[in-house]
Amino acid sequence: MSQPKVGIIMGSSSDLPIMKEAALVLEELGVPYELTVVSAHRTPERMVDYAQKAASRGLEVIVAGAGGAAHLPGMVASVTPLPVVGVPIKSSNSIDGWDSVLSILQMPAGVPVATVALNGARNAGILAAQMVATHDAVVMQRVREFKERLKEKVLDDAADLEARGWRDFLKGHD
Ligand code: RP5
Repeated sequence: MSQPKVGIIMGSSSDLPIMKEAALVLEELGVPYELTVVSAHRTPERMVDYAQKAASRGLEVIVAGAGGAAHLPGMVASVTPLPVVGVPIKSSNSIDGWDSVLSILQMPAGVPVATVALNGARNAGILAAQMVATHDAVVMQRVREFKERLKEKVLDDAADLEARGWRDFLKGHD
């Protein structure tokens, strides 16, 4: 296994069904990652230790997900010089998800967290890969191909929809 470039962390193992999407897309793009649970509230010392050592261990980006009073991404960002991508999660202790979004989004000046949509772990993984790609030509090429596939899917769908009409098209996609 090669040196992880992206650290995926989450406040609880209950976040894994969402956060695994970041891991899956990093695998798709061939970016090595590590994944673990680091809780801001239940294991604060572990969180500080992880954030303090992340850069010297060779990580280049941290993807941090948390729900409810989601302090993990912001607190990690306060300790590490690495870019942090935050994933707000609608979890068992969320009111409606806005609590997680705003906890991660509304950071004070000087301590940014690149916040993706609620439960947007896949986009967080893509964004992390794009950061790695800025100095890794192989990953950059994979990101280009990934975006090309997105484009092709839309064009194929459009051609299919126009050819078959929307009722027939829906039958094939139910
Ligand atoms: C947050 O509390 C975690 O990130 C999780 O989203 C939420 C609930 O945690 P559990 O009670 O399921 O462990 O800190």
